[in-house]
Amino acid sequence: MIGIGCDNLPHTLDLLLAGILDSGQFPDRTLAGTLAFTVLPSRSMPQKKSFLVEFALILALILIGVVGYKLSPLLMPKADLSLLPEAGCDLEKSSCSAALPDGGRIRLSLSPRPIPVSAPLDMTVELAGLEADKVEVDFAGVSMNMGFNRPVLAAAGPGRFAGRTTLPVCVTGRMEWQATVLIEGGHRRIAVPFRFAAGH
Ligand SMILES: [Cu+2]
Repeated sequence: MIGIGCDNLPHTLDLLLAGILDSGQFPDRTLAGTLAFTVLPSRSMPQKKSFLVEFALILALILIGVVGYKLSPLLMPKADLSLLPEAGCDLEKSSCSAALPDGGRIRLSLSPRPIPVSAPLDMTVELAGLEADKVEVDFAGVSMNMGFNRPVLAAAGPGRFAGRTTLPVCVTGRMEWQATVLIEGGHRRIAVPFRFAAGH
């Protein structure tokens, strides 16, 4: 028998409780069953219940994984090559570029500067050493969801693509943005995530 901290219980009920606990059965609609749950919560927590909770958690994680994977091309499009822009470059002060391993270069320029919100924003992408069939810029909040904003740029001369968009105003004021230049061409997709801050 295990020790139960219920000195105030009548002796018969104490024995009944002990019997139920030792037999491992927990009839939850009887007084003794209720007491067994109340008096010894750690002992009376059935293993079956915790297993069900774990199973539900695992199922939820799988579901999140599947949904996340299905949505990922929309939220952060798949790229064959992901390049990092040059460190220390500030789009609010100048255009910024990223170098391709084979020597090509992708340059992004936003204007006017400082970068406005709730007003027209011009984007120019210049390519050197690579061909593109399609150029897009995906604007996303770094730490918050600011909605879908992925304008397609139009060809504007050799290796030059231009477009215009408007960034929404952020309720928290100045915030961090990621402008991912997406280039399709030559049977591959290249993504270059540029970061900048905008807002008041
Ligand atoms: Cu925001």
